[in-house]
Amino acid sequence: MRDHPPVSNAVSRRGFIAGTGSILGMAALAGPAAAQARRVAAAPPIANGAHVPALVIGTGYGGSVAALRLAQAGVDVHMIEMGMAWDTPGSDGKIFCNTREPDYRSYWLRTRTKAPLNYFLGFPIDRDIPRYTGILDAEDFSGITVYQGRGVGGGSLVNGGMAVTPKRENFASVLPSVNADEMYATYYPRANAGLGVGTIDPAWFDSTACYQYSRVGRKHAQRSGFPFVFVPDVYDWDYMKQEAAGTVTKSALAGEILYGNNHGKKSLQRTYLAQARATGRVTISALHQVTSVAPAGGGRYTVVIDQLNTTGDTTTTKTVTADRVFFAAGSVGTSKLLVKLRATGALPALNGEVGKGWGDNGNVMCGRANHLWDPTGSLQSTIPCSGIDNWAAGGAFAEVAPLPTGIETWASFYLSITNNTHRAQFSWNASTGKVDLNWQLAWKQPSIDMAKTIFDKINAKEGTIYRTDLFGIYKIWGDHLTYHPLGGAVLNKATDNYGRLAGYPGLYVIDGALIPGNTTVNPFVTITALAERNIEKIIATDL
Ligand code: FAE
Repeated sequence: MRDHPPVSNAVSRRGFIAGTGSILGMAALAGPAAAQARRVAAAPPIANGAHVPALVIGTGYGGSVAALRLAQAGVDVHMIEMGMAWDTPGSDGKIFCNTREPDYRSYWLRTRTKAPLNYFLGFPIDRDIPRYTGILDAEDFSGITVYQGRGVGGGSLVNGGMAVTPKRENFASVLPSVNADEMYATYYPRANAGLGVGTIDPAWFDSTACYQYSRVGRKHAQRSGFPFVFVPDVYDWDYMKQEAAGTVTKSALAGEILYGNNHGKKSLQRTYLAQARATGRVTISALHQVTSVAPAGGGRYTVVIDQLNTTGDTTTTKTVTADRVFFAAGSVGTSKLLVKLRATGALPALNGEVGKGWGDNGNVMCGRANHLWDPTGSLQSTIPCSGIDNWAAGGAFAEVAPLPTGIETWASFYLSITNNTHRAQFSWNASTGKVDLNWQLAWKQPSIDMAKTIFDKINAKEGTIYRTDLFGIYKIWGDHLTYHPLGGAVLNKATDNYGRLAGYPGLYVIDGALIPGNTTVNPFVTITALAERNIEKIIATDL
C-alpha cells in the first residue's frame, strides 16, 4: 500500500456500505471496482421488517472480527453503525479534517469542539462548529469524558493506531478467565496479522525530524533509568517515510489524527472490514442506531433501529428480526444498551453483572517543559511510536505523545496508562431516561500518583517542571478523560467465558465491554484477539 487516494477508496468502500447518501454518480464509474460498487451500492440499507441471520451492532474492532469470521463461515451478516460511512470527500476533497482546523466533521453532535488537550499557553483552543454526526464523540458522564470513534470502523478511525500486546506476565490481570497460552500462541498473532501491525524502522527513527520529540523522550527516560520501548502501530511506516521525503500527500505529518487520517493509517476500513466486504456476505447500514433488542419468539430477536440524518435526528424507525445479535457497540455503547434493556423489561433476565466492572485503563495525560537546548521539533508525526515502561515498579506505562502544533513548543507530552483499580458501574436513570456512570474525578488520583513515579523523577534529573498551560489555567494533569473505556459486560461474569449473554441464547457481547477495566497497555489488540478467540468458539459450537 503506497498511496491512498481518498476518491478511489471512497468508491471501493462504498461498495459494501448501503444507504449512506453517496454523492458521486455511479454512471461515472468504470472497471471491476465500479461493477462491485454498482452491485452493492444498489443494496439499500436494512429494510423495515427484514430478517437477518446475524446482526452486529457497531463496526469497531469486536464487530469487524465477528462480521468477517461469520461471513467466512457462510453466515450472512448485517452490521448496524450509528456513525457515518466516512467514504465520501467533502468540498475540500478530503474525507477527514485535521486537528489544526477542526470543522463540522470533527465532533459527534456538538456545537463546540471539545479537544482532549483544550488549552495552549493558558488560552482555550476550542471553537464553534456546526452540529453534525462527526467522527469523534466526547461523551460526558458526571466524572469523566469518554472519547470514542463514530462511524464505519469505530475507534480505528480516530485512534493513534498504537497496537500493543500486553506483556505475558501481566495477562492474568487483564483477562483472568482466559487461557494465556492460547492467546499468545494463536489469537494475539492472528489479531496482529489481521490488523497489519508494524514497528518503526529504528534507523529512520534516529534520523527523521518528525520524531525529534520521541528522541527527547527517550533521552530523558534513559537518563532517569527507565526502560524505553518502541510501540508497534498500524500506520503504514513506509508511507510515513514518503511523507517525510515529500513524495506523497501528508497525513501523519500534516496534523491528521483524532478526526481521521486521509492516508497512511490501516484503519478497520482497510483491514478486517475490507476482507469482510470481499466475502460478499456483509452489508453495513451507516447512520443507523440500535435502540432495542428483545426476544421475538422462535429463538429470534426483534431489533429496533433509528435511521439518523447528519444533524442526529431520527428520520425513520425500523423493526427487524435476527437469529443472532452481537453487541459490538464499544464498552460504553454496549453497556448502555444492555443496562437500559434490562431495566426497561426488554431483556429482564440479564444478570446483575451487566453494567459493572467499568474502568478507564488508568488514562492520564501531562506535559513537561523542557530547557531551550531540548527542542521537541516543529514537525511532529501525529503517530506515537514509543513509550516508557515503569509498569512493574510504578504501575505506569507512558506513551511519548506528539504535540503537533506546527511550532516549536519545547514541550514533552505523555499519555500514561496506569494500574488504576477503581471500577465504575452503569445504571438506568428512570427520571432522565438515560444511563449514568458513577465514575468520580477523584478516582484519577492513583493514576496521577503512578504517572508521577516516572515524571517526578525525570523532572528532578533534568531540572525541569510540569507544563501548567495545557488542560486549563494552571492545571498540570489531564485527568478528566479516557480514550480507553473498558468493561461494563465483563467476560465470565455478565457473559459466559466466550461472550454469550447469560439468559439469552443467541445474544453475544464481542467488544471492549468484555474486558474488566484495564489492559496494562493500549487496548485494541487485546479487544481484537479476544474477539478472534470468542468468535472461533461460537462458530464451532453455536452455529
Ligand atoms: P469501538 O471501536 O468503539 O466501536 C463501537 C462502534 O459501535 C462505534 O463505531 C459506534 O459508533 C458504534 N455504536 C455504538 N452504539 C451503537 C448503537 N446503539 N447502534 C449502532 N452502532 C453503535 O468498540 N487504542 C489502542 O489500542 N491504541 C491507540 O493508539 C488508541 N488511541 C485512541 C485514541 C483515541 C482518540 C480514542 C478515542 C481511542 C483510542 N484507542 C486506542 C482506543 C480504541 O480505539 C478502542 O479501545 C477501540 O476502538 C474499542 O473497540 P470496540 O470494538 O470495543
